Amino acid sequence: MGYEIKEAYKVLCDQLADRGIDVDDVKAKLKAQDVETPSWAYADGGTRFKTFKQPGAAITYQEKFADAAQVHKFTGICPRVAVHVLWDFVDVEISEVVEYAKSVGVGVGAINPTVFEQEEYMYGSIAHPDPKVRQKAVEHMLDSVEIGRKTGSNFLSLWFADGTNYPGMDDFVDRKHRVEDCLKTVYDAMPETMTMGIEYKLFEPGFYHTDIADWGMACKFAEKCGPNAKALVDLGHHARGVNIEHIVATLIDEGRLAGFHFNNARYADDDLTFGSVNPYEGFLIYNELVKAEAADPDLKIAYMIDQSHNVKPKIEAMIQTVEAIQYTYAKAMCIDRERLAKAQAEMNIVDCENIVSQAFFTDVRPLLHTVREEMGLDPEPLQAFRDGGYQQKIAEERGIRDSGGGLG
Ligand code: PSV
Ligand code: MN
Repeated sequence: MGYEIKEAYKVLCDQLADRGIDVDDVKAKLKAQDVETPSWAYADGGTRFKTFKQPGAAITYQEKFADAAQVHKFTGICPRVAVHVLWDFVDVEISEVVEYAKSVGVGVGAINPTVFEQEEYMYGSIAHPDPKVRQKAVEHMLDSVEIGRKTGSNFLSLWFADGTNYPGMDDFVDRKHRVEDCLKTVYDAMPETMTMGIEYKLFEPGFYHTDIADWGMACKFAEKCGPNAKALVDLGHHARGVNIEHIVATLIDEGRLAGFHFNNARYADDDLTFGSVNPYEGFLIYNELVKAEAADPDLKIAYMIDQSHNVKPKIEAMIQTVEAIQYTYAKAMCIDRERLAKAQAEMNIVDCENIVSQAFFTDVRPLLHTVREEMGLDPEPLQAFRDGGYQQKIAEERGIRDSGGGLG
């Protein structure tokens, strides 16, 4: 560690001690952080206008896992890869995927059934008026539960493109009942150790309504299934201006927060890298998480990334995101909770806000630098990845190719 960083670390430790914060506890939490990266973020992705091809972008599951393993190698906190069943498990033995993942140093994470790409799903999957189509979607989800059993993955991550495009196209309540029935069938087939994460999204591809449009609907559907069904918060799936940290706090209090799909959005479901557009939003969300963790150290929340790196180099973008998540978590742990509680009790609103923002403006980089060194990692993951030459190697070996890619 350079002299300047050592000095900065000491100054930071003093600052945190003044705020009544146990630095060792913060470091232990940062070392235990666990964030899943998605297989599809390593493949070429794009917008509805164009999918730009990048040299070295992954196509096969082997390439995706190998790329994800680089992110884990340099950050130390991304040991699993979320998979999309029809993008990653076509014509393969599940055991082979598990073995391959292990061989490169990662594991299989959340299982995402893919129920939105086939022709039959033009009018929806589990909300579709035709019982045959619903059955197809349910069977695929039941297969996904089996994949979870075989891979040892205990998170079933559900997102549906179901919705309508025009008023009168279908009946809201009939569709709601179809969704309830299908989800319950899948839930009942899950092992007790599995969590069902129900993702909501206010629009797209349905532009008039979506069947699971917001956190309240996801929560209601979850309640109808059982205790292991919960809402999954993708940061890009809200209307602009919505207070996501409030949603997070409410879901935690209700015992219904399954986890996150981290990304950042400015206009819609932009799938930009976390913290790039609105870092303060991420910080305020983490503030709720830090409080909830302190109240219940056994709280189980699945932290996952769901981004589409259509213009940034994919592995670099992922490392940049993971670093942003680490800094955000660390900053949220820098809030002087005692002073905040006192200011809140006194209704000293100016101080309340300042105590929170003081943490946001704290430079936690020396802390992460130290944490990484203590974990046996290079303190600068992005630079270390660049110096490793992996990107040049895959660019040369794989070149520019036609590939599937994901929605993001
Ligand atoms: C849908 O927009 C979504 O957020 C869901 O999580 C999908 O599984 C993923 O993106 C597909 O890229
Ligand atoms: Mn998502």
